[in-house]
Amino acid sequence: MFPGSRRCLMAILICVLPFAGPCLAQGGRSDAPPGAGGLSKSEARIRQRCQPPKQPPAGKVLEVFQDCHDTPEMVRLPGGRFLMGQTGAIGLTYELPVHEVEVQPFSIGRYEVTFLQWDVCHAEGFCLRRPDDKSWGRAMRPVINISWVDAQQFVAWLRIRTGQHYRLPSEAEWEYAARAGSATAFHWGESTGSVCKYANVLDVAGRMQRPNWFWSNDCMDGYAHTAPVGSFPANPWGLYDVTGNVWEWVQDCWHSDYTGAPTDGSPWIEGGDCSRRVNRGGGWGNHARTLRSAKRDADMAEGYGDAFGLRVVREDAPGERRASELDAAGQDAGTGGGARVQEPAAR
Ligand SMILES: [Ca+2]
Repeated sequence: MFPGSRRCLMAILICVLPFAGPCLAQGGRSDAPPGAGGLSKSEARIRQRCQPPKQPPAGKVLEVFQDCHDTPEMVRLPGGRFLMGQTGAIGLTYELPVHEVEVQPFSIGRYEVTFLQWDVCHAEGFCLRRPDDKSWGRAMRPVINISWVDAQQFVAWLRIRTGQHYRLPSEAEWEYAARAGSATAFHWGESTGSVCKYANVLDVAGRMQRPNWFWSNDCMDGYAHTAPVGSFPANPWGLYDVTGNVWEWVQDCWHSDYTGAPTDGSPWIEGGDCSRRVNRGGGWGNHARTLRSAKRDADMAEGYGDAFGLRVVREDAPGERRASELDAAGQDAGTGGGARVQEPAAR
């Protein structure tokens, strides 16, 4: 599955153990706690390059912010409860048992991480890999050909750049965000016939280039490979491409089903197979069934491929759990879709 995969055992030994802790595969540098100072000279220079965005992003549904001009736009999600797993008839055994999870407020990337953002991390020496774009384009295309280990370098760079605690989503956080209050197979409902309207999948154009690929969708979405992020409608919480485009790495180790899974939204890093890490959301080369909100997959932590990218999470500082959370108290984010209009924070 990963024709160019390589081993990076030392990085794995460093990275598979902690969830939010140090995880740098470069030069033995340590992770500086956000805002705690003590940065090295090179890290201080990285922090100094954080400039506010010229035009703060505006959220259409929930509050959106951007810590630096070159870091991901983030959507502030309310906490809530939801049913994790496949609740319909087409679920697979590893999506069971369906269980209730309570998630604390957090912020998640409005878009998948782009080549533009990744290449800054690489240029500053933090992200060691400069991934191949396969001549599909860089800039606003989602970064591909990155492993879970590589993804840890990117979130470590974000922590240095911003002074905030960025990390990969837990699997529960990812599904909570992707569902956006829905309990259906997709955030738009159950219709697989609508998939090309809402997501970049293996469509007719993609199938023409890969006639031997088993899965296909009998529709046209306009992209044979990756699409620039935000090319398709957002989910009800204003998150783009949670379905299709690229698979998104999350923090969790692979477990063959949800028996014993955490119910507090934390990553499941006890037991299971931690040499394999979960990825979610499906990609440009998949059939609709593989793009369901509950669909799970996993690959070797050091493996990478042309359908693998990431979306990041930022933990809110306690003082920042403000209007977005308080307003949400009047809504059931686990069942209602949570749509509401709020001005973005001035940043
Ligand atoms: Ca496509």
